[in-house]
Amino acid sequence: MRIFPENVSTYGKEVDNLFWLITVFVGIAFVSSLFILLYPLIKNNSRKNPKAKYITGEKRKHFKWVLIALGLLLGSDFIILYQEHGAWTEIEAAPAKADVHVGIIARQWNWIFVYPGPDGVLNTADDVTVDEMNSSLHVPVNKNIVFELRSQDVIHSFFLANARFKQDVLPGRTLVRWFNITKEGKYDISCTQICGVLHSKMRNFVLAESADAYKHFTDSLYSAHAGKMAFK
Ligand SMILES: [Cu+2]
Repeated sequence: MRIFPENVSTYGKEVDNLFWLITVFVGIAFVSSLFILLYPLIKNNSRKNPKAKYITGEKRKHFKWVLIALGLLLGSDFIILYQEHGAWTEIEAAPAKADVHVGIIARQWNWIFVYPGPDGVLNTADDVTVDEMNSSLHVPVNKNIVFELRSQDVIHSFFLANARFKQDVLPGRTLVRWFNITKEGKYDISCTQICGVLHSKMRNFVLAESADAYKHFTDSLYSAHAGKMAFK
């Protein structure tokens, strides 16, 4: 049984592990608080205890339970913090070796992809911009794809569920993030911040393909673009 979409990114497993860790802690807290609420209610019912007890909670034997609960809560918080620190720094920091640089720009209402052009360097004159509804961002598999996230208008959010990557895209800021997809395929990009009436139409894809197929794609994109530039 698969609960999540298939994980195809190098760091996805860490995110999934964190999800389960937090779910287990929250689950235990949920069940035990229900128990603490309901058990005394049943045990000390009015038939057994016609007169209610008045407990102020100041005595040590009562107050110690507050401290125990606090300790357990803080303890699980620190375990989560400790576990998430590694995943967080890994995903937030760009990897030492970037194989491909691309630009991803959100606008109302589409994802725009900017390829670096024949020189492989982003933000230069030969960059090629693709702004088409439902288009795919082509990337090679098993490569570090480093991307610059920008927004042209409002706050959007870039969500690539199969890579376990989600990041708000903020107007006026450029965020550098990355992923490395380990399996060929076509994966959904969705926008996860309500960004206007056609928010739900911001459906694009990441197409992870072999190095050869990727080269073929960029070659034909760049030569088509060079042709267009020459005609101008
Ligand atoms: Cu959006």
